[in-house]
Amino acid sequence: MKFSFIFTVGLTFLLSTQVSGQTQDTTILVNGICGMCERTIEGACDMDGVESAEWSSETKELKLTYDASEVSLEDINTSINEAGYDTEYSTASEEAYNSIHNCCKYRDPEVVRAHEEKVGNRQ
Ligand SMILES: [Cu+2]
Repeated sequence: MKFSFIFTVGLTFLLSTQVSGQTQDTTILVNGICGMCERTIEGACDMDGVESAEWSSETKELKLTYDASEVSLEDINTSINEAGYDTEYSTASEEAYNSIHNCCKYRDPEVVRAHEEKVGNRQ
């Protein structure tokens, strides 16, 4: 009984890795404001094993497709932090944050509000 349970779990695992390969789809939240943030965040994901990275300034969602045998989510997350952006898992160092463009200072409520007003005017 115990053996057949382990066997079934093992078989299911083998089948599922075979079907999906090592490719993972995941969404993580990354703080940011504008199109420049988008380029920096997506640029930080430009590493071996990452097949696609799409960040939305509206939802703050970063949709990732990556090959887990080549790169880990942790590596991608670290790269985003190093580029100066906070994720739902960890925050960027003060030094990295200071390196981003002034109009991208997403921790500053003044900058966020100014950007929202600019978007409002455009509509
Ligand atoms: Cu920006």
